[in-house]
Amino acid sequence: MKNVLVTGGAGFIGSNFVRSLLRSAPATRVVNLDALTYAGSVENLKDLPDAGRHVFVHGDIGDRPLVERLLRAHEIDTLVHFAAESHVDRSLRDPGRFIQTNLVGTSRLLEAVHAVWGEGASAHRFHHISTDEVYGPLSPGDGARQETAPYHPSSPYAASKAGADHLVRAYGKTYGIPVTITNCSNNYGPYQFPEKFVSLMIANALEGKPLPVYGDGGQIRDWLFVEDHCEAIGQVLQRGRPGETYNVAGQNQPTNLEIVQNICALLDDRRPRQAPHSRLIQHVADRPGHDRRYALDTGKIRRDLGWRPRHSLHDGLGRTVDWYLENQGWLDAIRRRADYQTWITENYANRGAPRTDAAVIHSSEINATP
Ligand code: NAD
Ligand code: TDX
Repeated sequence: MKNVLVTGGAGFIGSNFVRSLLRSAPATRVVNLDALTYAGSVENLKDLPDAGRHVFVHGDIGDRPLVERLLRAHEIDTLVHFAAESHVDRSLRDPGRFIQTNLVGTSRLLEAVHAVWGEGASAHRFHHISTDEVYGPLSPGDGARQETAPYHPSSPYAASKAGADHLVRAYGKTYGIPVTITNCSNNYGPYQFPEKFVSLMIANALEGKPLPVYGDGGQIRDWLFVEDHCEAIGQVLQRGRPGETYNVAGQNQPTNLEIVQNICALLDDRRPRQAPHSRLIQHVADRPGHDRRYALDTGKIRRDLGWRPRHSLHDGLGRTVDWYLENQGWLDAIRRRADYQTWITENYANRGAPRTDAAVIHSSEINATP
């Protein structure tokens, strides 16, 4: 792993990964290709250790000639692919963009790698970052999903990531490109764009704004601190077997409501004069097609590579809350942007209250009345 091309390295997880790689691999050079969409920013790369080993390239993963040039000019041996449209709610409003970036973009990247590395490229590695959402939702009694579970994506986002996973595996099988995939659960931590659940709840709470919980808030996710995720990727790059897929998760199963209550408690502790922050929690209409629960079995990466998360949910959320408190300038710069405010208005302004069973019974009673 001498020369690594990271795609999407100006986004949330990618920028954390670039920082972690520069710190943990002192001989490695990093080329960071990012289109700087609304979610990416060079501000996320300000505090890189040994920044002389990092080159930023503003460009699109779908630009095959550019990618081929980078692969050749920098003698890239390892590609770590984060670049994507990543927000489920945005995929409900603009699915085409997700197909373009996540599916078509990934296929262009694979074409470039195939052209430059050739077939059976044993000294190389293409690592793809995917998600637990490809496996689809679990019912309350279901066991956690293993890597062999069938794919049942619900949202356009999850479907586009599922398609990308299939393409990556196909290039591994057909052309002998040494590919690996990690499917991870919900990440949280420093530099997360304030549109995702944890970062939005912290940002809104700091401004005394409502904390919009979709539906009853009983949905269950597994929460992974971003630094633990970056370590897992590092282990897969070093010791993961080509052709293999590894699940990565924090191994916790709180409801969304429990997450927001935890965030409120952490903020009460740090800003007692604004307590209780939980007074800001507001239930709003649910996300269409909202998956109720995800859970990943991480036995494979634990057994084969010895990885396990270092942070408990409590420690990770505490560090995250503290990071946002210490980086309010970073947060304010995004929250002031017109495109950000347009998104918040689009997604939340006319959302209304959640449907309740009582409301459904009430309306059917009215219909039944002659
Ligand atoms: P993010 O939205 O914060 O960052 C995505 C980055 O990709 C941005 O910097 C953006 O500018 C860049 N990008 C988008 N389109 C591009 C293109 N065409 N060419 C080059 N760059 C482009 O996303 P994230 O949360 O950091 O997620 C990173 C990856 O991890 C994604 O593939 C996502 O599907 C996956 N993932 C994320 C989570 C999570 O909880 N955030 C969980 C599981 C998997
Ligand atoms: O305002 C909100 N209110 C709310 O209740 C938002 C933004 C979310 N939610 C709920 C929806 C989910 O049940 O919180 C949960 C988490 O939502 P997101 O942060 O949007 O994440 P999710 O939809 O679970 O997807 C995330 O994890 C899997 C990432 O965005 C994906 O990129 C990743 O693949």
